Amino acid sequence: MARIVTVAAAQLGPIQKAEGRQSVVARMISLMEQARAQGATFIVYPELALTTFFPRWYHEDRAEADPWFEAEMPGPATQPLFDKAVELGMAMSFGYAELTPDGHHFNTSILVDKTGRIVGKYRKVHLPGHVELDPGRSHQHLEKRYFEPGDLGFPVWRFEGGLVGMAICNDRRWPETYRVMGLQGVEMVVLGFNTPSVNSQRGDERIEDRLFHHRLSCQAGAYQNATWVVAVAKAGTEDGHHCMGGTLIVDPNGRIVGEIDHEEDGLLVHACDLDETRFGKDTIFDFKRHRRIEHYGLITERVGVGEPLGQ
Ligand code: CDV
Repeated sequence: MARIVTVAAAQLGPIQKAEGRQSVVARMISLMEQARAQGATFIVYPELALTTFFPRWYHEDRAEADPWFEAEMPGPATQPLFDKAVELGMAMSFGYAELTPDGHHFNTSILVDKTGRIVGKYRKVHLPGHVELDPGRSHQHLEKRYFEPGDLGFPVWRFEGGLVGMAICNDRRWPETYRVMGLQGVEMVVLGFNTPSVNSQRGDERIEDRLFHHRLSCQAGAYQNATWVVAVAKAGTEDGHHCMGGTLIVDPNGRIVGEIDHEEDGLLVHACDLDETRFGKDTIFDFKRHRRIEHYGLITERVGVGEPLGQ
């Protein structure tokens, strides 16, 4: 038996600061058409897919960053993307900066079904970076200035015949992200990322190290929860700042089944059998039989490291 979801990981190359949403949406539509021609029925785009990765830019008055945000979804710029998805019968997920009607700011991703209906929303929980301008860094990463931590948890939705959840970029490095979804039976985690190829606080870290940590995190999350993981980059050099590629799909055994080897707009299409998650979920990671929650209390009692519990 097989439950196939043919997914397209739709990597975006760089988006310059001056590039408008219309132009980006045209690129996304072109990728969607190519993905459909390759048999995909679900397309996944990166984090903050509609603009440059603006948290690298400091605005003393944070309200000046509001033009990077979407007050409506779909809005005038994104409606053509929704229309094309409906025309092609394509489900999709993408990230954007969300400004709510009551003035809250989130780094958000949505799940959109084939009829163009937004059926799921996720707001990034693990926000990296800092609040204030930090001249000691090689570049700024001001997500903590511009966004509030997500307030929706890590829900999983019945979607495309399976159980699908979302994460965003830094979330992929945290085992809790996958486990909370694993406890809802997740079969596919889709996530987008913008990962600078240099560590702003550590000059000796190589891009290979950054890619290694990315693969390690996605592969561990997939294996330990017996789920597919689809991780999609926005890559290349945006206004002099380089972000790594590494768009990839991981199977429920933790194996990378495909990875994009360039930093431009491009597709990775894979027929994911959701039933491949069954073996891991029913054996070594059968949570109901094997988890020992009486020993896991610290995970929710402590945020940071505290005193050792032993002698
Ligand atoms: N957009 C991100 O969340 N980027 C982080 C960087 C700052 C390390 C990441 O985890 O890839």
